[in-house]
Amino acid sequence: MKKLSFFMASSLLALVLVACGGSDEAEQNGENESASSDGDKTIRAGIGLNQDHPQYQGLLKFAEIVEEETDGSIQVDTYHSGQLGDDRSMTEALQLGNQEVTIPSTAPIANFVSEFSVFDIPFLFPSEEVADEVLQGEVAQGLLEELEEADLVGLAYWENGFRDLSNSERPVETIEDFDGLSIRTMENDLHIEAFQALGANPTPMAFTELFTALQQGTVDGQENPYATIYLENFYEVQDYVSDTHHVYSPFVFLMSKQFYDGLTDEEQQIVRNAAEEAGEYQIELNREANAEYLDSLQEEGVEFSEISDEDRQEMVDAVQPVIEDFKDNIGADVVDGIMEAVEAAQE
Ligand code: KDG
Repeated sequence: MKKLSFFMASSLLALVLVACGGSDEAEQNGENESASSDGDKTIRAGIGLNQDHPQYQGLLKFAEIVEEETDGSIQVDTYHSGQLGDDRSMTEALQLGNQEVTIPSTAPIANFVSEFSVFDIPFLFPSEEVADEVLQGEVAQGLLEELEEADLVGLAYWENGFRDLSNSERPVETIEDFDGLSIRTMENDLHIEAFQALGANPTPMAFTELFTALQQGTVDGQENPYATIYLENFYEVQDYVSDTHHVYSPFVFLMSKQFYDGLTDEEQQIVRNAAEEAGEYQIELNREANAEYLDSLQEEGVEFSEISDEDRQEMVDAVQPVIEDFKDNIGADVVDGIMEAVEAAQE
């Protein structure tokens, strides 16, 4: 009951924040909506990660570019740490026109456009370089266009990064070590079935609830890039980390289609260019962070386990049936197209 009351309270707070424009700054300027009487517009941009994460630094860069390029006629109010809600509720707010921008991982987006689950195929991308090339390619860019069917505009791919397992129970070095571990996953059916195939007990959960669940022992572990594990202080409640690198997560810079369609052609080009330029900046910061923070996690006492190629291959083999199960749900043309792009990027 306590969790439900916490959840209801946080949802109510989020609704109040959005309804009242959220920030003191918005209240001072009377900007409680996305458009003010003098034609100026406000973008309410919310993410789930905290102010230290490269995702928020990228969002600040987006705000800086847009406000400069529009001479302030479009203002960007930024919110981090789930202040406006979780990925699902913020994406729904974009569809309803109650918020203008959010930047979730592709996994929760699959609940709105199922083709995005293609990026949750375990061990799909062998490297960041291959991911970069595939995400700029025809199939991935075409998926961004699919978002318009869901009243969303996908302006650019940003980077969450390679996801790695952390837990509070034991070192995980082989597929047998997953047995019985209660692992929080993103709210995405492919992720859930993949961790079942590895022998774990998956629990789908919004990111905003994750730290408390780890702290209370509701789940034993979770999986996210090192930068998230460190910057969200998960090392305070997790003792082990493994370089499973089981999924490469893109972020998608989402804008409300209602808001985007209300922009002039010039404004649309400005926000598109800003999302792309800020994305390049965010990806650079993100890679530096993910390279740096594994050491930081070990300095905080987290025990690191390296997965051997042989053990990783066992994990790859174990999840193949799941990929086949989801191929039709995602769309065989999308799966085949992305896999061909991955092959081509390695030639
Ligand atoms: O701001 C994005 C986060 O809310 C979320 O997408 C991060 O990868 C994530 C997770 O595990 O939920």
